[in-house]
Amino acid sequence: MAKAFEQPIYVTRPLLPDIEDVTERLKTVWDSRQLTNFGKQHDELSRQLKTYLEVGHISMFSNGTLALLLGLKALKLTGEVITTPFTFPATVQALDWNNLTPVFCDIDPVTFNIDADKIEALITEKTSAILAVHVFGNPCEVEKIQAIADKHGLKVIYDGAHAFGSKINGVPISSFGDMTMFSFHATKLFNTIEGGALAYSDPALDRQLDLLRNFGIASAEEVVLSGLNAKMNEVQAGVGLEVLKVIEEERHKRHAVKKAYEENLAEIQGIRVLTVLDGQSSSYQYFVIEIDEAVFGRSRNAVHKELQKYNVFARKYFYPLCSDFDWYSELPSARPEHLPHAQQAVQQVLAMPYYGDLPISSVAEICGIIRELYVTQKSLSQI
Ligand code: T4K
Repeated sequence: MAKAFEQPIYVTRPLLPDIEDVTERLKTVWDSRQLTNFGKQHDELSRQLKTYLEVGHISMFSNGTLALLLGLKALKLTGEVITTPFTFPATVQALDWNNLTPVFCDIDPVTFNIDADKIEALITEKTSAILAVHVFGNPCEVEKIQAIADKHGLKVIYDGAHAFGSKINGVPISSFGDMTMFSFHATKLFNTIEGGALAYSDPALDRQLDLLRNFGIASAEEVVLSGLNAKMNEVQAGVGLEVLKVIEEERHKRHAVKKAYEENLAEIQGIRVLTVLDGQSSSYQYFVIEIDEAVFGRSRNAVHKELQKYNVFARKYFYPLCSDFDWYSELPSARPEHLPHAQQAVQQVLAMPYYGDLPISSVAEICGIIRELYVTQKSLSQI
C-alpha cells in the first residue's frame, strides 16, 4: 500500500541558483544603484540569451504575458487571429488586450497543439495572424503553419512559454514564425522570478518593442506612441544570469526524472505520456500524461483528486478551456461541438510533479499510487 508523502509534492519547484552567487550579483546591482531601465544586468542577460537561444534579436520584458501582448501590438495586427483553446489564459488575454478577436481552432489529439490541417478553413478576410502555442514544449507543425500563412499573407506568432531551449531537428524553436514569446516565470525551467522575452529576426521590431515596453519614450524630450511599462528590472536580470549557469545541470536531472516516469508508467494501460521530445530537443518544462478513462478505469479528475490524498499536487493544465470563458460565449468558433479534441484533452490531461530535485524514489512512489488505482479498478471491474 502506498503511503502519503510527509511534505507536499508540487507540480514544479523553481530552479534556484546558489544564494551566495545571487547575493554577490545583487551587491553589484546595489553598488551601481541602477535598479531598472536597461542597466548592465539587463544587457548582459540579453546578450547571453541571444547566444543560448541562437536568436537574431531578443527583447526582454517584465513577464511573458506583457511580452506577448506588446509583441502582437508591434506586429500591428487587426481583426481576427486564429489560435488554440488549449492553453494558459495569458495567450488569449493578450489578444483581448489588443482588441483582436480569437478564432478558436481545434487541436491535434496526439500533440495537443493547434491542428494545422484545420486552420485554413477558419481564415476570413478579417484574419491577420495565427497565434499558435508549443504546448508543454512540444513543437507545432511549423512548416505547415508557415505555408498557410504565406499563402494568405498572415503573420505567425508562437507562444513558446514552455519551449525555452526546444529545437526542431536541431533548429532552435524561435527560428520559426515572425515572433516567439518565452516566459521566465518562477515555474519555468529558466526563470527570472517573473519575466519574459520575444525572439524575432526582423530588426525593425527592435525599436518598436523598445518603445512599447517603455511608455513610447524615444528620447528625453520625445514620446512617440502609447506604450506600457513592461521592462525587466536589474534584479530579475541578475537572478536570470545566475539561473542560466545552472540550467544544463537541471536539464540533466530532469532527463533522469522523465526517464523514471516513463519506465514506471510504461505498463499501465490507459496512460499516455505526452511530452515526447528526445533529450536534444526537449525544453524539459513539463511531464504530462493523458488518462483514457475507458481503458484506465478512472478519470483524470479522479486520479488528480486521489493523488492529493497522498500529498501530491499534480495540475490540470490547462483547465478550463479558454474557449469556455464567459466572454467568448457569443463566438461561433468557441462552441464545444467545433472543438471536440480540445474538449477531450481538457478532461484527460494531467501535469505531473516535475523538477530536477524531485527524487527518483518519489517518482516511483507517485507512479506506484497510479498503478494501485489501476489494479484496484481492474479487479473491481472483474467482480
Ligand atoms: N502562455 C503560456 C502557454 C503559459 O503557460 C504562460 C504561463 C504564459 C503564456 C504567461 O507567461 P507569464 O506571464 O506567466 O510569464 C503558473 C505560472 O504562473 C504561469 O507562468 C504558467 N504559464 C502556468 C502554466 O503556471 P499557476 O497558476 O499554475 O501557478 P501556481 O502559483 O499555482 O504555481 C504552480 C506550482 O508551482 C505551485 O503549486 C507551487 C510551485 N511554485 C510556484 C511559485 C509561483 C513554487 O514552488 N514557487 C513559486 O514561487 O500558473
